[in-house]
Amino acid sequence: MTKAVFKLALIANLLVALGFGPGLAATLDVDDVPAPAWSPVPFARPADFAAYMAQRHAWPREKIDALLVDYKANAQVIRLMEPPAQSFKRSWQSYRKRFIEPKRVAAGVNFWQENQDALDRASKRFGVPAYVIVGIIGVETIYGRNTGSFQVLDALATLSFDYPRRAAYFSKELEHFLLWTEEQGIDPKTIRGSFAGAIGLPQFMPGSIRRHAVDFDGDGSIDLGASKADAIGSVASFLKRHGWQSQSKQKTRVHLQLKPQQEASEEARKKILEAGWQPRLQKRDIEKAGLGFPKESKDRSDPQKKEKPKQQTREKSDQKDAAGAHAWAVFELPNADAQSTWIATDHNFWVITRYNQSPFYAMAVLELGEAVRDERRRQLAKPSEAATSAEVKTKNIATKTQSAESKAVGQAIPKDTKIKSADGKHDD
Ligand SMILES: [Ca+2]
Repeated sequence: MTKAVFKLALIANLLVALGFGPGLAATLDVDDVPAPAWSPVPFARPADFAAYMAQRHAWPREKIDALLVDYKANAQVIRLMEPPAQSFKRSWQSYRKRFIEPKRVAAGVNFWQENQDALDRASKRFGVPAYVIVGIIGVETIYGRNTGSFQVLDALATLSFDYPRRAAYFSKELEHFLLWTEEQGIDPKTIRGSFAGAIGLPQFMPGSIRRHAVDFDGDGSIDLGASKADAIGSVASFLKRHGWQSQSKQKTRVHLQLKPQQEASEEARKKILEAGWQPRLQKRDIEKAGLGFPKESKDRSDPQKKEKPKQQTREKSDQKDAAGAHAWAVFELPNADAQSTWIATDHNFWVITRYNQSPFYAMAVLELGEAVRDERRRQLAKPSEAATSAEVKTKNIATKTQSAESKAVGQAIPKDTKIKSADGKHDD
């Protein structure tokens, strides 16, 4: 990273930290389950929360007391919530390598194969492409292999009563969690999830389960832990409810070329980053800031090209014609000491960041989903070779998953877990 760019990154990070930059959580909530009329958060003690549940939801005191009588802050949960050390240098390339790797891609191909019907139905009903759904579930839990082993009640109680920085958010999630388990007739103590209380294959927070999850296999209940169809439908439902545009012809993201000869553009790039995560910028303004768009014919990330070869010419010209009309957001993705990756993104990219407020996350979702889609196509094109390759990969996964699972607690989980209303801490 050049000195100038590094400075820019610092400024951008500072703005985010101060709440002025992208990712301002308050503007983002799509909350159609009414918030409590009064909510004296954060709650100092479990007893205050019990009083609140009694008043707000007419929960008998003894019911909540019985759930929280043994409550003790879980130190591991608090430790995992802490931000990385100051010296930690974020790197998109390192982050990417964790998610776009052969084992996860092979698991994604199998998942797609086994759940093709649900993926097709979800794409049709909600307008969200299958590869995006596959990307999210793969990044979240490696298709259900790593859904978290923390007791959700314990994790949410700890973050409500003993983690003041996020207590307001997590006590609402604790409330949602208890209401949801009651609605479903589930014993709250039996539910396991991430250290932040995220549940199931898609790692939904309890509030998101109540707002956005769907019964997609038609068995009458929503089970994000056991039903892959419910997980698939719920991810698509979440994205649709946050404004996914199925008709968009704009690319979800394109890589930009930083033109180093245009040092005078530094101020312009700073302004561009300050424009935020929602697409508001015109191509010409981005180019004026020394950031070049790829030539259409050389762009590797165009999903339409391989998908619909017959429409290629028409869509290509549509994109070219519309390039000036489309609005973009721009992100600088740091690569530790190496040069940053610059991308321009569309509305649907922003929608993915509603799932987890991190451009790194949204990029990993897209790139994993695309890698799975392309690998699946390759295998379908060469069935005999694919069968052999799939057998070998499945065998490898089976062996390695066991050892991975034994190490999973407190190690793999935190990296894969997101919080729907993160305040920037999870932006890596
Ligand atoms: Ca179901």
